[in-house]
Amino acid sequence: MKLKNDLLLRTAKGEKVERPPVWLMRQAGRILPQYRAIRQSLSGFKELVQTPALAAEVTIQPVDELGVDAAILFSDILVIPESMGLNYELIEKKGPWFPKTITNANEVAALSSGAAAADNLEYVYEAIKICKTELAGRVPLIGFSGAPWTIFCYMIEGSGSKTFSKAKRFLYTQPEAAHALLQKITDSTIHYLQQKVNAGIDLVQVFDSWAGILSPAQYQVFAIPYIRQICDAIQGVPMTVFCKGAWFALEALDQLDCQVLGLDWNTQANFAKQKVTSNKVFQGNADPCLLYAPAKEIEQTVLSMIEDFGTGHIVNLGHGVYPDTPLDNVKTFVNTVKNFSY
Ligand code: 1CP
Repeated sequence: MKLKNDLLLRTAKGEKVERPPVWLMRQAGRILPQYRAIRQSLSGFKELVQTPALAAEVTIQPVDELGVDAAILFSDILVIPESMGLNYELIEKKGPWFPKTITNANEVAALSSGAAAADNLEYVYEAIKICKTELAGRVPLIGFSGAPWTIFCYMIEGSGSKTFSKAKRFLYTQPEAAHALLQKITDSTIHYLQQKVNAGIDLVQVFDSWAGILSPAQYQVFAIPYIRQICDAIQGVPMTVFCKGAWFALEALDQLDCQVLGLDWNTQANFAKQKVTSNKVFQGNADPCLLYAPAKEIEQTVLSMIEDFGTGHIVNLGHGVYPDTPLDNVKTFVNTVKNFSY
């Protein structure tokens, strides 16, 4: 079906556009009362993720309520470890938790991977098909995965962490097993994203949320080569690579076969433009806490961000929107962009 609003795709492809597109990471979630109502009626987060009709409903909520230029499929990066054999739970108010984690090479060898893993995620592909039907071409649908390093972090650590020191210890003490695990995650992710593309997503975003905890040298060894494999394998839709905290790797990211680079709020537009010399588009990068500020300040900051980046820019935050963000402020953010023209 032809898209009525294809601003995001035209921008990602480097075409000239009338204004930058706008959407927010984590727009489908607790900022919306509609989401909280559905979530309350269920046994938990996983039921929502694994029930395609409900996942589709909460995916579309921010399009209706906020008027953003894209929908992002409601799901989680942790479905990949689960498809490989490590189940996750979501503990209320605490976050993800894995009862079983990876500690050695034998456990890595026992994991499923590739098509065998990706085939376990039929509920995701089904949710995409429902979203595409229900969106009826209103806006593009973004599909996503975690980057191999970020997925590795959860499979070793078993939960979120400030330091991910268990995951980093594994790199130093068992580098061969680390590479074997990163390769299995990569193979699974490639099959998964390919199936998402086949199901109808219009753009892929890869989240390397914990990029910034690796040293630049480690990032070259344990992260970039695996992201590169994903970029090379996924064809047919534009791709965004968002490596949070990886300002030090921008030159390497510039070499990837992707169209868009996501930036967090610690990276200045001018700095990124100096490091990235190919014709990549930037996505980002307002501080999520800006959305606690008065409306005037939100408007001014958004407009100066648009000016700093110039054309070839997708407006977003520099990381996910926080659940306690006032909805009116999110709307001010979105509307400031929609009322702008280059
Ligand atoms: O019901 C709830 O509110 C539970 C919170 C929640 C939500 C709303 C989790 C658990 N996941 C999600 C949805 C989700 N996760 C989306 C939805 C689509 C959208 O953006 O609107 C996306 C893209 C993700 C991706 C994700 N999950 C990432 C990468 C992006 C990022 O924020 O860095 C990561 C790191 C996760 C792991 C995860 N899942 C859930 C939480 C609370 C976390 C983070 C835990 C941690 O801090 O380590």
